[in-house]
Amino acid sequence: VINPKNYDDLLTVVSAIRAQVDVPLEAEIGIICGSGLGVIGDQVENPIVIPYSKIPGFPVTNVPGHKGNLLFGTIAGKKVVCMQGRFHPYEHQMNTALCALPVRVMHQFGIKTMIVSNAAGGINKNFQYGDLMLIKDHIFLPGLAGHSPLIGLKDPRYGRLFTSLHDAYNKDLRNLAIAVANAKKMRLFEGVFVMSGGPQYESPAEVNMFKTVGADALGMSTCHEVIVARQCGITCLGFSLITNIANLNVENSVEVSHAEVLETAKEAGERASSFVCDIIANM
Ligand code: 6GU
Repeated sequence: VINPKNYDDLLTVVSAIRAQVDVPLEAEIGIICGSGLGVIGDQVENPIVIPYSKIPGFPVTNVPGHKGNLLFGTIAGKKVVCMQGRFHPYEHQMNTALCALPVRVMHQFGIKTMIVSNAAGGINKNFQYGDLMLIKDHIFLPGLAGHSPLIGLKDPRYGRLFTSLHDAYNKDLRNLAIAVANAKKMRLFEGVFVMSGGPQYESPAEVNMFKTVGADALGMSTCHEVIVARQCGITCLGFSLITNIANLNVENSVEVSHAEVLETAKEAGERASSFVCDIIANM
């Protein structure tokens, strides 16, 4: 068995992936396709597809609407590795280190930049469903409550335990994203993303709490991945695809359904994917 907090096990996982293909695998950009960006995998040229089921230590994904492959190929001439489907802590006993293991794997393949996306509920009153929010900062609720992916790492090869989250969502990449959005005349907001543990959606009182502390969008992924990426020295860019509007009013509350989230993600995901490809082309 693979222990996600054992560095030698990480190297074992990487060797097992390399052993499956006869070409050397490397990438400069890592992409994590959440529900919001599922179709970007289809934009990868000359893909080498490695199913998660063939990667030791990778858990099996069961959430409807999520695929499970690691793709190596190119987008706009740049070498990318793409996680087609991600691991949510709510599926895996809040094991955030396990869920962020693919980030360490992508780092071993050479990535310097990581693009992450997620489907999220909008809190900011300017948001409409289908909007894209550029993540400028985050609130990692499970991480604040003892579920950091960095807890208990002992091997110095991991890097700094006391990882800084200064500029976690890189300013230059955000500026590039904004410039690309402007050129495409696309709506793009910047905001603070909050990750809660899930899998239940938040109650109206909880959404109000998040609003009060400055959050603009709510999801159940991303923060643990970005923290691990920052520990690895990877520059990050993150997006939330607003798939629904979070419930703020207990007296007039609308049910959030996973089906609705998937529906919007599918519709707006095409636009989001073409946007991300343009950003990669301009990197
Ligand atoms: Cl409303 N909350 C959370 N935590 N995740 C979501 C969501 C809401 N909508 C889509 N993903």
